[in-house]
Amino acid sequence: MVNMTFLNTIDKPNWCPGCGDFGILIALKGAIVELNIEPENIVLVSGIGCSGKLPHWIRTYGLHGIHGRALPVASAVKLANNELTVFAVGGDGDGYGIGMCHFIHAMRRNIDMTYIVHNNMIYGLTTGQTSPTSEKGMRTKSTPSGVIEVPVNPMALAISSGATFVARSFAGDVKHLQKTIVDAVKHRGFSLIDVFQPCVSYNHVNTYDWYKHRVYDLSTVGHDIADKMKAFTKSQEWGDKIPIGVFYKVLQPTYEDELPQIKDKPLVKHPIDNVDIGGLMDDFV
Ligand SMILES: Cc1ncc(C[n+]2csc(CCOP(=O)(O)OP(=O)(O)O)c2C)c(N)n1
Ligand code: SF4
Ligand SMILES: [Mg+2]
Repeated sequence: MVNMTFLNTIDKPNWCPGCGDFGILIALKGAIVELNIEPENIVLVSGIGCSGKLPHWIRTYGLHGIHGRALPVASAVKLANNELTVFAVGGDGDGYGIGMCHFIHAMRRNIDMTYIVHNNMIYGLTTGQTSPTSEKGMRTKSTPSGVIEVPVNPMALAISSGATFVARSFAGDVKHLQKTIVDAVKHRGFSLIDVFQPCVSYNHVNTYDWYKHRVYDLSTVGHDIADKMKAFTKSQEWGDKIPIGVFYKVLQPTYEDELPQIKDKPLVKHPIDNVDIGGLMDDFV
């Protein structure tokens, strides 16, 4: 039986006190306990950023990769051993900026994994530059006169790119986030959870209070998660009221389902004793 204490590491997170990343870490641990998945069957792949440090502080397998590349690495892990529960985690800069192409292609492939984006609408680790989700007009270290561009809309992008589970949650509501992670992992296919994650040091606009006064759960207003067009309409809501919860969910064949090579067993369980890699070595080495 998996328990919370086992998932704790000896080192304590060095995020700023009050950072929303703590809420995400606690919710993730809670979800793993609730799902009762053995830690040795979980791999967390992260990008670079404050968010990217998350795998250091949870006792599962983890890989802290390079900026914007969490999704291709996580995809490779899943395809090598599709019996594992795979998570990709990273920031808004990591996933929606430098990693944007990977984000779109991972969603249209529908590989069975969960992507948790710590969306603090700022570059936290590099001390407060504008990110692709910073709101128009926001003054940051890199935009002292205010952001000029319109921000990326991750929900709309995910729905239109083929993600089969699209959700948003809030790091200030750990219960909601834990439930969303549980639902995402249970879903067979690519799941995106965009998490509003207050950065208490560098984003003084989108604070805990700012979110608390705006967010409402879609499940409380009878939203039909099977209706793609309604999900898209909900993705456009921003202002005094902002929806969280599951926007869209659909069951479709995963990328793995289409691979005959792993139909009976994962790639890592195939015998390699009689495989001759001489030709490959000659070509590439
Ligand atoms: C290829 C590359 N470009 C730029 C950087 C510098 N860099 C490190 S983290 C980061 C952005 C961090 O913002 P985000 O992804 O939103 O994560 P957060 O720190 O907010 O969690 C940048 C630009 C880098 N490490 N590698
Ligand atoms: S800089 Fe922001 S995102 Fe990074 S640890 Fe501090 S509060 Fe969290
Ligand atoms: Mg960020």
